[in-house]
Amino acid sequence: MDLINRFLDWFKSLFWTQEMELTLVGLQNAGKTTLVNTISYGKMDEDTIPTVGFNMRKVSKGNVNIKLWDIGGQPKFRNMWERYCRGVSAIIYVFDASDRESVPTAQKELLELISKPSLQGTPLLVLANKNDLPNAITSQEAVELMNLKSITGREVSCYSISAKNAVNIDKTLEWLIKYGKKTSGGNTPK
Ligand SMILES: Nc1nc2c(ncn2[C@@H]2O[C@H](COP(=O)(O)OP(=O)(O)OP(=O)(O)O)[C@@H](O)[C@H]2O)c(=O)[nH]1
Ligand SMILES: [Mg+2]
Repeated sequence: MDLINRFLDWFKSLFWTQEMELTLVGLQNAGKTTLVNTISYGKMDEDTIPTVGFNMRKVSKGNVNIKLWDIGGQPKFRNMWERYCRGVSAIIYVFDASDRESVPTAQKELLELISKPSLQGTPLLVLANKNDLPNAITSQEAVELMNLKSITGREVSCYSISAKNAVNIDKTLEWLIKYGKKTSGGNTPK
């Protein structure tokens, strides 16, 4: 009986396992690496250091295997963003919602990235991070300030999160699993 159940579980897993490949981009200090840590381990106070180049992390959430590409946000790494976003299930664009001065640059870099023909149609999730800090930009404000209504031809959403305090991470993962389904990537060479 046990063997039959185990066989059934294995059989089910063949159909239910979803492979997802996601890329996190955004300016330096936005909180991308912190978000990757929170998605992987839940809330924890782990200090991050600025990402040099990129990091790759694999995590499993239920029946979803996720490959996360975490790219450095400093100006010298931004020309790598497009390459790492090609063929992924969804692009996660993180910005520091508490740093209003950096928003115009964040907006410019986002629009430049998604205007690339190779990234046409790829679902985009914009995350207004650090909502635990005072005066942080709300998701409604972010839609205006990041000019998200001008983005067409793809699924776009914006959530207000705190990567540090693990706020709205469930919502973020639900969105990614829903819209990152039609994966065209998988084994796209980077
Ligand atoms: N208050 C607060 N601080 C955060 C949050 N997320 C990240 N931070 C802090 O912001 C700083 C930068 O975080 P990182 O995750 O390293 O930022 P990054 O986007 O990976 O930066 P690069 O790798 O340089 O592109 C760290 O000091 C984090 O602790 C948050 O939700 N709230
Ligand atoms: Mg980083």
